[in-house]
Amino acid sequence: MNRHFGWCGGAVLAAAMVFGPGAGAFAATDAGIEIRDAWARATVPGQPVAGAYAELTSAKAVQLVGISTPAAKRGELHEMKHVDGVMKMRQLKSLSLPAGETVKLAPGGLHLMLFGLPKPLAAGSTIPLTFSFKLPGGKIVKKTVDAQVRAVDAGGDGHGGHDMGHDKGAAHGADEHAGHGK
Ligand SMILES: [Cu+2]
Repeated sequence: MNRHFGWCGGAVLAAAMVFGPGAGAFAATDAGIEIRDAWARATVPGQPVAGAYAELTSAKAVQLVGISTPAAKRGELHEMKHVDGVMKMRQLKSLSLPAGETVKLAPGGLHLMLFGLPKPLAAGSTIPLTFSFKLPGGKIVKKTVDAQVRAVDAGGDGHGGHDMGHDKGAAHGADEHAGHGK
């Protein structure tokens, strides 16, 4: 048993060592963090906010601590949950990415919210999204990907309610989070 255990530990260590130098080569910009399938929801003129989504995988446990894009004044991390049958949304300061696990930001769950769009996001275009990650040592790395803007039927996945929740706040300036659940 012990011997078996030792072998397993050795294998894990070896794998980590093999991975180590490779990760090091990209550490400055990459830090072993992968962002896939980034996309943002197309908006109509006058709509001040848009949801954005992606799949994130990090080799090490890191935290997503911010999102920004030239296509919006501000980006936030949000979580949506059903509480007593009501869809509630709250802002997250950070989002933990466990080592090696894929975290999906998708309609109806964890997502990114872009506020203060100077112009509508047109379906078929792309916008750069810059993700800020906090590494275990506290260092911040940024990674930018192109997100596809997609037109999605607002009523199709329950996320339409989420968008309406954002929109009915009318003034999305100072207190657009007034409607958010805590
Ligand atoms: Cu939101």
